[in-house]
Amino acid sequence: MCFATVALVACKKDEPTNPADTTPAVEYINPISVSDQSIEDWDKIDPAKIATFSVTEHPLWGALHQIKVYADEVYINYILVYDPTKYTSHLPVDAMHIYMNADNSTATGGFFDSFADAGADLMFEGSFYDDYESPIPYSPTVHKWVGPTGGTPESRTGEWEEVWEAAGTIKGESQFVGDSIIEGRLLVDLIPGGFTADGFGIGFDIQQNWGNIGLLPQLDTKDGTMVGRTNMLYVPFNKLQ
Ligand SMILES: [Ca+2]
Repeated sequence: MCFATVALVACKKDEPTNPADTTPAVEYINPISVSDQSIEDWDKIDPAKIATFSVTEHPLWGALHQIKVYADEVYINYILVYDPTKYTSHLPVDAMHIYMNADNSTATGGFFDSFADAGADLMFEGSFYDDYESPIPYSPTVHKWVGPTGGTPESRTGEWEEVWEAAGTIKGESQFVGDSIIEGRLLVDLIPGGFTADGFGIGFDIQQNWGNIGLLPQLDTKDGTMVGRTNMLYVPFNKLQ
């Protein structure tokens, strides 16, 4: 597990396990920086490899306007277009969750919270503000689904078990770019078993007092009522070679 020892220093993938193996290692060049106060580096990535979802009108929860996700074998990179005016100071709980249908299968995982998918396998929970509302890197706890597989849309009680509990393990990093863009990334090594399909599902929420103030993907609303639940955003998994 390279993340436990080298934190967010990128690991080389496909490193030969046998010293006699002359297959050259793939040197990973990280295309995205989350410490440069900019998101211009996303322009270097083929747009077809980036998954995007935007709220078009009348979102029921308005703190998240757009998400972009680019994933390769080392990082799950994301951009959140965020409305800080929807965040209420000094509420007792604030958290951002990232949900993943990591294997893109509804045969594993369960229904959870705001999404229509039956297959949520992982839940990340953390914040990008500290107690005093200064920005901090989003380095969430990681939880895997241990509840019944599938279920029904009405049975949305999550059953999760924390993984990677080792103290001091850094699980992600992020930066604010201006007031309204959060750019961050998580290590693919956090996914138990890694990604096994050509892509995965992802969803984001921001909560205060355990109620959503932001959610994406989200369907538009009519007269303040959510029209219906929607699936997570499908993200292609980009292999390095
Ligand atoms: Ca699944």
